[in-house]
Amino acid sequence: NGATADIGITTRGSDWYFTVCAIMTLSAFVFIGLGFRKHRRDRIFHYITAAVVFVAAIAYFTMGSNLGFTPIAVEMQRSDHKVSGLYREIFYVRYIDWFITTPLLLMDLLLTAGMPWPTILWVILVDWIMIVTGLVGALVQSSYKWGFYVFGCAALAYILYQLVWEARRHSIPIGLDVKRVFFQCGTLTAVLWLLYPIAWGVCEGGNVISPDSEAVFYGILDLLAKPVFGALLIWGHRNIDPARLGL
Ligand code: RET
Repeated sequence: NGATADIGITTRGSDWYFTVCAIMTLSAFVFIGLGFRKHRRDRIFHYITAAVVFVAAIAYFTMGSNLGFTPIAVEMQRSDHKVSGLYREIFYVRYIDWFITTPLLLMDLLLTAGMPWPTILWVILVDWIMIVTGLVGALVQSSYKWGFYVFGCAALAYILYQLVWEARRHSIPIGLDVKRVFFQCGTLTAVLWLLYPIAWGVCEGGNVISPDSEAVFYGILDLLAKPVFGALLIWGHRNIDPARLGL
């Protein structure tokens, strides 16, 4: 959008965002459809996971339409000199998406591990700190942005500790099937969530890669963290009675 930002997504960037939007929407209907094969009482993971991809679909619709961003002044390094007076699109709509969906993904995982509600609530509050500091950092132009980034990374480190240590150990005595699905989905999450701050560092943070590359980077991460994660989780739960998890 040349009128408001010097550096925005291209037509192909927009097509890619709409493609991801379509995959998210389709996954949502599949997850809900699979839920209908179970008793109402046993659909908690279908509902949570479908909500995640529905929200993502709307966020991707927004970005494909070239909306949900604000231009932020950036500098760019060109071989021997710095170019200033440029703007980059910062899609704040991502953070609205993450504010809703990352707690739901954590619920998927922590409920699978049978963790108690107070712990789940506490981890979600830390997750909100991570997302909000990331958003504020993305909108700040000065190098203070990296201060917010550090707070966000500390929050992520704590969340990952809860997942790979506390929750994993909690899942073991519940049963082999529970342990297995938690281990698979938890490992996928730990690896993917570590890549988000890297994407942030080269996009919103350092303006190192172009908005089109940003679309591909975050897009692939989101496809793996939402529909692929969700399919693995729902499949893993196919023979697990939620009552065993205290649900
Ligand atoms: C930010 C920047 C601040 C530091 C950290 C971040 C981590 C973000 C994560 C996002 C995960 C999003 C998911 C979306 C679903 O598709 C906010 C980028 C640590 C982990 C899983």
